[in-house]
Amino acid sequence: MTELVEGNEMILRDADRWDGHAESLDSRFAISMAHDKRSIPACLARYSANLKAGVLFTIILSIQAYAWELRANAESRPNAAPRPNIVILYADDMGYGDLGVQNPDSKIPTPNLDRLAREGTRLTDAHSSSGVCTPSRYAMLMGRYHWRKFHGIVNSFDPPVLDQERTTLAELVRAQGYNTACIGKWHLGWEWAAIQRAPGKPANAKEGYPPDAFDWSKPIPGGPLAHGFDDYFGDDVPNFPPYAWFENDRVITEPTVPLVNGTPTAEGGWETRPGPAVKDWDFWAVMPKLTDRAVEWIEHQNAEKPFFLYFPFTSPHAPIIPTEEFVGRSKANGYGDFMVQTDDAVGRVLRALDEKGFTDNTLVIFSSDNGPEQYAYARLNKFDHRSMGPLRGLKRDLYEGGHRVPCIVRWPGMIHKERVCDDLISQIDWYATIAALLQVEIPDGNAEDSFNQWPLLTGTGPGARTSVVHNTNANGYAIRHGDWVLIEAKSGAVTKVPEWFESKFGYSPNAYDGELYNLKQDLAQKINLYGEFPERVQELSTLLKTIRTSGTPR
Ligand SMILES: [Ca+2]
Ligand SMILES: [Ca+2]
Repeated sequence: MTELVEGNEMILRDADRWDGHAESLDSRFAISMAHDKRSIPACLARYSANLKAGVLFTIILSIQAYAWELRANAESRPNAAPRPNIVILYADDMGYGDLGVQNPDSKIPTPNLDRLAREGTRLTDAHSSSGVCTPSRYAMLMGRYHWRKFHGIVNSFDPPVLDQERTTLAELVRAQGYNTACIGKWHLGWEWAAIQRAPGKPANAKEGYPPDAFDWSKPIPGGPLAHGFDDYFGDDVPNFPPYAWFENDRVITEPTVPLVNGTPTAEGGWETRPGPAVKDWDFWAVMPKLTDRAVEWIEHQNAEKPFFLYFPFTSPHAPIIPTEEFVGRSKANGYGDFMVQTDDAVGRVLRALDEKGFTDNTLVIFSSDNGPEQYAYARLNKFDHRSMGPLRGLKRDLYEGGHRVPCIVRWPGMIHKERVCDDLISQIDWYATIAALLQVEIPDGNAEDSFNQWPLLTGTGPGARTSVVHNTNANGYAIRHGDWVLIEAKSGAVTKVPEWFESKFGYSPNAYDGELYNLKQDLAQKINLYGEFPERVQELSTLLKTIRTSGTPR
């Protein structure tokens, strides 16, 4: 990253692109940048000088943290890049239409996410790498398509998928002096073999491993601490064994009993896998406890050292288990209530940042790892709420609903508030974007599919990405380029679609080998143009092959 801001002309030209949101430009940002044709660090240094001169009292509070950081950086680092705190909030299975501000007909209030969107930029064409959990997380933390390595999820007691020889996003920022933590759903595997008493699969697959199959007193290698996080707290995967709290690389309380599901969930199945559990394990405590710990971790940070918090939620993924406080708070069944609870967790994190005075120096990124789970069809039928919003498809699907996800970024004064950005972006891009922001080179052999989207996020330049590959299973790929998406499969659906849905919303069976849509004209993917535009199909197919075999073109 060099010249992020190129002066008044760029500001004005870009203002035209903001769909009438030019008036929402943060004046602090606009005024100072309009008179300063230098990079962000230079602008910040200028702020610092002004501070010393006792000028610009009105902005002192908001830029104090930058000035302190710059001084610290100047002493300890060769460059003086800004070092904002970075918070990634990652919902699990939250649909595009579950974000209130994005769905005028939503039955789920999301006031905290709506606030975040007002205070930042909402990206309407943002994608997870996969339609399921583990691969999307891998791709985001490695800046690399998951399908270059694997497709499915990490199952109970599977080994890690992150590459030991590569640099994760957490390792990248930790090398820049960040405190790092992962609090929440890990789901990227551990070296369970290191604590397993006898090798091999469980004797009875239906019952899973007995509690004494592992030595729970030992540390478990290969988890968050092995991949750049100073701290971990969570229960790894909430619906997989062990059902236990982890602190860093150990379970806090030994799981001594096999899991028994008791009370029904608020909606849908438990979706739990068999295996060891802590006695009287309380599923309902998971999201509240994770949120408590995330808030506490933020409270322990200070302005001297920047921090990176990766907070992958366990909600609104199944089991759908809103706590009492949230029951009945939506008009979209138990899931809606659990989504309200998810939004409340976002609010608690935002308040913690406010209370510590971190808000103005913190980049917050909110998104979801894939589209909504299968229950979304029944929810639509019974409660008239579209978790997938205007999109076709759900979790796992190659259709937009599988991977086009809610996405909000906020950094007051740096990223424009009240902006809606329709440019293409992938979660894979956070890696190169953050590297550019911190002015660090991406280590060789890393993040090969990641684009620096800092100019797009700040409105100082165009989006860096023209294509993105969509994939969940090994036998189905789709390629997006510009307004067009080609699905190289007979159907983009992996999750079963009920007949009533297809007939009610005008979807008909596909007569061709694949599907081609123009998303600008047909976001709902109803009109398959595969037969009508064979050259376009060929072009996109060739591009997909190139990206799969030769890498992402730059
Ligand atoms: Ca998920
Ligand atoms: Ca677990």
